[in-house]
Parts: sequence; structure tokens; C-alpha cells
Amino acid sequence: MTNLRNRTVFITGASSGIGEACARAFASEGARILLAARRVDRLESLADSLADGMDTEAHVIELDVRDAEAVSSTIDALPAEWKSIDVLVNNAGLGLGLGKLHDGDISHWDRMIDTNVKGLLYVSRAVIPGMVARSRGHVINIGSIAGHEPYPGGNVYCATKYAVDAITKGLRMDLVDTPLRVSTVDPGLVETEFSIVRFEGDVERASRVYEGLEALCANDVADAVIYCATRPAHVQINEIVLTPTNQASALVTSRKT
Ligand code: NDP
Ligand code: 8X3
Repeated sequence: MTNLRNRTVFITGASSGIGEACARAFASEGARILLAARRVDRLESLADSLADGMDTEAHVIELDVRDAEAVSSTIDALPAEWKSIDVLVNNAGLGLGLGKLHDGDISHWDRMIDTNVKGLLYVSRAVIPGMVARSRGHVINIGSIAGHEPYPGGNVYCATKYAVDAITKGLRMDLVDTPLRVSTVDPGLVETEFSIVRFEGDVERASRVYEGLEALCANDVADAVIYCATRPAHVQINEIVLTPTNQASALVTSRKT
């Protein structure tokens, strides 16, 4: 098994949902956590709570993954004791809107593509060279079942997650002659702030997404991430797809009404 004690883990989108749950889960394995997101106040409170409750440390980074220049300079400027990143969790992402492409909001498309695809690429480009130089590292991308099967109204969001799937597979090929590992964890419905963001603060509409079934919680996804990260060094989990028990695919759910 790979022991995560004192390993350095960089998590994007650690201020909420799956990223926050991953931070807590890695910290409980004794890892040191680099917490990145835009809402630094949330990251500070998370860092405090990790420092209080667990025998580890966290470092907060205010980062908008869409800003290529900031991603590269922030990662270059990490303090020496935080530079050797062992695990990168590319989690920052969002959906915006749910409607027909020909009615689509182009600014939504730009934000999704800039965050989910280009942001993931910028962070990967900045972090992976150090991993290659040290011959050690694991990249874990958070994809989605939306990257396996499109659904009505999901058009551009699904396309970004298909892109994450292609990038993950391509990266695994690029690194095949190294000890680095590349995994993707692809959940179905997870009850986080995802739908509140997607529907731009409409909490009631967001709650209907999860109505009548027990959705995954962020910790369920973090469990899968930890499973990938703790396999022995010669075992590379390519992909974990997980859904709530009452979700069979993006389009097939059973709900109690
Ligand atoms: P949340 O909305 O709870 O969390 C999203 C996180 O992404 C926040 O921490 C947010 O931080 C961060 N983020 C968004 N934009 C940026 C940016 N430009 N720069 C840096 N950080 C950013 O949603 P989830 O936890 O559910 O989503 C996490 C990932 O899981 C996403 O990639 C999503 O696509 C994926 N996913 C979610 C599913 C679900 O049903 N919830 C299912 C399948 C996959 P901040 O706003 O502070 O910057
Ligand atoms: C987010 C979950 O099913 O709305 O990836 O696409 S879903």
C-alpha cells in the first residue's frame, strides 16, 4: 500500500464539496495539503480545522485555475517545503446552465471550458514536470459520468468532461515510461454546491436535482480518490465510476416521490 503520511497533496477546488472532502480525507491519512481555490476565506477555515483536528498541516493558495499566468507563477513560487507535490487532485470545476445548445449562453460555455478543461491543463502543466523530475507522483482527475454519456441540456458541460477523460487517457500514455500514475474518478449525482452554482443560486431548483433518491455525498467520492492514491506503487487505477444506488446512468434514476 502507498502510505500517504507526510506526502504533499495539491487539491484544486478545495473550498467546497468534493475538493473539501478530499482535503479532509487526505489529511486524515497524515498527508500535508495544499488547498487551492478562489474563496480563500473558506480555505483558511478549512486549514484551521485540519490543523485543529488532525496531525498534519495545510497551506492555502488563492488561485483561479483559469488564469494560466497565475497558475504557473503561484506554483513556481510555492515555499520550498511545499514544492514537492506527490499527489495532484484536479477537482476544480463547474456546470453552468442546463438547456439547448442553440439557446446557450456563450459566457457559460467559456467559463466551463476555461475552468474544467483549460484550468485542469494549466495546473497539470505546472505540477507534473516536478513529479517527472522526482520520478514520483500521482495525478487524480475528477471527471464525471457526464464524460461517458451526454444528457439533454448537458451539451457543453458533458463535452468538458469528455475532454477530461481524453486528457486523462492521453496523459497516462505520455507517462507510461515513468513511475507516475494517472487516475480519474467519475461520479454521478453528488449532493454538493454543484447544482446551486449550475443554477446560479436557485437553491430550490438545485435541491430538485437530488429529490427522491439518496445522492452520493462528497465523502463517497473522496473515498474513491483515497482508494486510488493508496494502492501499491505498481498498481494504477485507471478509472473509478460511481453512482448512487438508484442511479444507473446519467439518464436513468429511480426516485421516490
Ligand atoms: P462545488 O461547487 O461544491 O465545488 C466546486 C469547487 O471548484 C469549489 O471549491 C470552487 O472553489 C472550485 N472552482 C470553481 N471554479 C474555480 C476556478 N476558476 N478556480 C479555482 N477553483 C474553482 O462542486 P463539486 O464539489 O460537486 O465539484 C467538484 C468537481 O466534481 C467538479 O469538477 C465537478 O464537475 C465534478 N463533479 C461533480 C458532480 C456532482 O454531482 N456534484 C458529479 C460529477 C463530477 P471557488 O469557487 O472557491 O473557486
Ligand atoms: C455532474 C453530475 O450528472 O449533473 O457531473 O452531470 S451530472
